[in-house]
Amino acid sequence: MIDYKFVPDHLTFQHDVHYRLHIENRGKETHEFTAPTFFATAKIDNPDVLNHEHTEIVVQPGKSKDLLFTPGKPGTYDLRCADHDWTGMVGGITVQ
Ligand SMILES: [Cu+2]
Repeated sequence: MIDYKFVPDHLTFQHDVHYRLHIENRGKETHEFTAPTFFATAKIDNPDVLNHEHTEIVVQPGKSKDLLFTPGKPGTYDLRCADHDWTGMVGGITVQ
């Protein structure tokens, strides 16, 4: 994540395959990896990395977090930064 984009802005995963997603914030502002429906349909091994509501992963500037997960249901899912979607900081996730 940078100010104010996801790079890449689209992620594709295979269902029932285990992944480690490494999310870095290389911007100067705090960014969120906000994808509530995606999180709800995935099996997440380290839910502590999510916020309390399980809607997003908050990453402070210069920091990174890893999500260990197995995508469940194939489909397309919304991805946005809850703070900066109004500036176009949006993307998408595809599970095949
Ligand atoms: Cu942001």
